[in-house]
Amino acid sequence: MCSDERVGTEMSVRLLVATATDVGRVRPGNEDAFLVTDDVRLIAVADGMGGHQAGEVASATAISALLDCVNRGDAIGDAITAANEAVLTRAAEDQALRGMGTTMTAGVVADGALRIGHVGDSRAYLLRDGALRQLTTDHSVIAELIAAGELTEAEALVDPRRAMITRALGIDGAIAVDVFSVELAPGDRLLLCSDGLTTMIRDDVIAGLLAGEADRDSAAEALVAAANAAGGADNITVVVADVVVADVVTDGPDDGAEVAAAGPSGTPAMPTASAPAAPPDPGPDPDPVAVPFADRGPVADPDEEPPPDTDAPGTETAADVDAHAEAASPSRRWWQRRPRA
Ligand SMILES: [Mn+2]
Repeated sequence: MCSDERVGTEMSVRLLVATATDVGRVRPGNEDAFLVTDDVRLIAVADGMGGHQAGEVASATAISALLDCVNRGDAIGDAITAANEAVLTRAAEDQALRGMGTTMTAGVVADGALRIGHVGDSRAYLLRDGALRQLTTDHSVIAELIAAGELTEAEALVDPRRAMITRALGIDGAIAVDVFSVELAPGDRLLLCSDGLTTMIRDDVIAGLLAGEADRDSAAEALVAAANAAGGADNITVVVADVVVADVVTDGPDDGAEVAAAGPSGTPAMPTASAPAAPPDPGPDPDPVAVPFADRGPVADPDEEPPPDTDAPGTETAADVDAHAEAASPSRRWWQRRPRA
């Protein structure tokens, strides 16, 4: 899908990665999670949703299952499917976790390319030669309406439906995972991020910060700072990955492994990649802005078909955004996640 004139398709490349996560300025806790493995071949971002800190459990459970499955050799799409099952299973075990869900955007480096698996409205971007390209398609009501020509980008910025997503892990046993590959070239810079970044600052601002900060740690911190300066209405998580030829010596101690479930303080827990932490303990701290997802069937039986959601907006649209889907097209349910401030 990338058109340039690199010689061959198996140039050996690797990633050098910086990460940042922050609770933002409004939310009581950070429900995002991210993953960078020791060998820096797998990177991921997950944005959890659910009341009373269930979102933290959802994103951490999904990240842990993703890592286990990729480590045992599963393809990225299969690993995300297994992560979905792990979230459903965890929710079925605990009444307090019913209805939790999470996005997942993950990439595995192999044979000079990034194999991406994606569900939800977290995003992957590629900065190449100063130009930023969104690699993933949002699984959101707004994105589907824009794709169908029923809404303009300008209208979308103020549309009250912008908080609604159409796909997530933890909703249904049948999940459609977008899976595709992007060839990598030395000098490329990748960004994985949660929507707490992209709903706060525009793509041209993201591009400017990514291109303007040669140091990837500085770039990651600058992105989070910009989202907070714009309001910080949601948790913000970024993974900035520079593509280098594989025999380049690592350039510092910061390029080691990180698996983090972001905690309420915004300080990530740091278990090792080979032994990911258990999901965070849902503490007693109430979450005053949490609301139940609408139109959700019981999670205990993922095979049970809930009644059709006939009045959901966007239900007849967006066949084209499913172009990457490996599995059958998902049902067109949606739910309202926590309202944005
Ligand atoms: Mn979010």
